[in-house]
Order: sequence, then C-alpha cells, then structure tokens
Amino acid sequence: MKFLHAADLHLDTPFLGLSDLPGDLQQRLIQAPLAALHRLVDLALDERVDFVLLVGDLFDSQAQSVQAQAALMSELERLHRVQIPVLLSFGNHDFQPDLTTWHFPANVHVFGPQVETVTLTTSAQERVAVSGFSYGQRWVATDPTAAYPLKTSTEDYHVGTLHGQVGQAGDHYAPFSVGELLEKHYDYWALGHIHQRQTLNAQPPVVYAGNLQGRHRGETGAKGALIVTSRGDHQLVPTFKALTDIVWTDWPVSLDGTYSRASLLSVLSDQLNAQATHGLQLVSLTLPASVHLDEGAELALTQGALLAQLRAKANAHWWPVQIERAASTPTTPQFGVNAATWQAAGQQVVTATAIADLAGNLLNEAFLNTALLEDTTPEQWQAQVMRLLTDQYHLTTGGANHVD
Ligand SMILES: [Mn+2]
Repeated sequence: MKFLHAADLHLDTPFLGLSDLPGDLQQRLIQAPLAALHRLVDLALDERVDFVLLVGDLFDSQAQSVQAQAALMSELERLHRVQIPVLLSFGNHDFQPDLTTWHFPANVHVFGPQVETVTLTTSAQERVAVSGFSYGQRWVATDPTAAYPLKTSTEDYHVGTLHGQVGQAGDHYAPFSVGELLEKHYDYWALGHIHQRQTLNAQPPVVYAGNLQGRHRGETGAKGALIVTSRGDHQLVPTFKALTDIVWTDWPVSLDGTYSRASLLSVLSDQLNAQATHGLQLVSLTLPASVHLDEGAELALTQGALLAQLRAKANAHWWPVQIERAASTPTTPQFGVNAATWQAAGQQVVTATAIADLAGNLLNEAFLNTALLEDTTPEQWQAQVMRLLTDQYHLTTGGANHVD
C-alpha cells in the first residue's frame, strides 16, 4: 500500500516581515502555500496513493479566507473524482469548536475532537485502520495517547495521526512520549505540528512531515510531504517529496581578505548568481566574523545600504532577506556566569507555561495569539529569550555555547 502524509499546510499564512519584497515576488510567495497544495494533489494522483493524511493546521488560523477555503475544497474535489480518500484533522492553529459548519466532499473524513478510528481497504485489499482527532480548542493539554486503541489482529496496518509534540501533561500541544506511541503497535505514526521534518523513531516510523512551505527565515530548507510505501517485509517507509520551489536559506558566506563596498557587493552577487539557479531562494546571509571591511563597506552593512544594493542586483532565483555579520566569539565572561549556569537558569525561567501565564489576556490580541501559536518548542523559546537578553545587555557567557 501507499499513502501520502502531509501536515501544517497553513494555507492562509501571512508571511510577516516581507513588506520590502518586490510586488511580483510577494505575489509568488502569497500564492506559494496554495501552489504547494496543488502539487501535493498532483503527487497523490501521480503516485496513485491509497489515501491522503493531512495532520492538522490546514489553515493558519481558526477563521479562514474564502480564497483558502475554496482552494482546499477544489483540491479535495480533485481527489474525490478519482476516489482517493482523505483523512484530515484540525490542529492548534485552525482548531474548530464546531465541525458541523464544514461541508467536505464525500471522500473526506474529518476526525472529531475525540480519538476515532476509520478502516479503509487499499487497492491491494489490505485493511488499514487510521486513528486521529482534531483540536476543538486552541490547546490540548492532556496526553491523548491513552485514547488511541491498540492495533488489532483484524488489521493489516494501523496508522496513527497526531498533531502535537513530545512533552508532559499540561503542555499545550497534545503532549506525548514516543514510548507510549510505540506501545500501540502501530505501523506508522503520522505527526503534525513541528514544522521541521524529522524522524522520532525509525521503525516503525514516528515522523513529522514538516510544513508544506517555509513561512519565515526560521523555516529553512526543502519543504513538502512524505510518500509512505509498504515493503515486502510489511514495514512502511517514508520518502520525502519537495513540493515548493520557494525556499528560505541560511547562507554562511565564505569571504577572505579585505573588502570595499563595491568589491563586497560584487562578490556577494556573483556567489548568489552561481548558487541559486532554480526556484526562488530567500537568503539570509551571514558574513564571517573575521572578514575585514573598509570603512565604507562597514557603514553600508550597518546602515542597510549594502542590503538595498544587493537587492537591486537580485534576479528571479534569489532575494537577500538580510545580511548579518557572525558574532565574534568572546573569550572572557563579562558578567561572571558560565554558559552552563546561564542555560540552566533559562531552562527554569523560560517555559511555555511561564510565557502563557505572562501573556494572560493579551492572548485576545490576534498578533500575540499568532506569535504564541507558532510551533515553538520550549528550547526555541529559551534560545530566543536568552538571545534577546544577551543582545540587549551585551552579555556573554564565555562562548561555550552559541545560542542559535
Ligand atoms: Mn503548524
């Protein structure tokens, strides 16, 4: 059997912080999630999959644009026409208190707020059970694993779908442990929520498909979906398929010697022209700490003129989002705390719960709500807060750990 595992489509994603982008690139980017969805359906048709799993966060928010809704419906209809079932759930971004307002094509099963199991028969006459649930509210703070049934002997395969992340009861995104998932004896766990594609267990696979389209410079690299195929030994094996040609890239530039504004500009644009030859790369450049810039180049870098001039040289395949210089590694602590102590303090103070408590009623503000709904792990929150602190107060910790 063969199925498609995708998650975190975020069809209405706002792509914050790109107001400087030229109009045509901005339009391409705004259309990118819908274009990726169209390619996803193309892929399902080409691969003749037995079914499609969409594991939460189809939309960026609880209320959607008519355009995104219509696009999703018409893409699901394409699958309906060839009788490919779709099993989908809503996640923390697009949680739905009332599923009765949705009218999907007949090939679509929407998981309800309680874990339920659907049984399908593949083209090879295998029986496949698929279990999952949707978010009915913004947070699911209990471990959902107990509600998933064990695999039974009447099924050839059992697939779990789960939008959440590893954590403890009280965490906001359906906290689970990999061990608990494995105890269900499923053949595959299709995860959503974390936007970075990753494998939590190799066999049976417990896998995040990642999101369909990177939405900001923190979501780098190829994005797409997984085609999962059964092998002769009954194991299920996921294969990544890229579905977007607009990719965010971190680029540590290699530079050597001394540069004027003009020579720096030409070496950067030459290297970008050579490196980015297809699709569109939204590039965050980092100059090495050791590079020597003359006065004019230094001023152009710090005041933004260098970025503006590089943007003027951009072609259809690359766009510089920002240019930074790598922080030089300090050799002596400036405030008498070592890196390990600093990290330990951060872990205690900066927790998802603490941040949610601090936010309180501010969660009613849409923009803050969106920021908090970002799929940020406690480690990422810690890194971000600690980085802000170090930047703000020019703190250093002896350089043992680069916070990134
Ligand atoms: Mn998401």
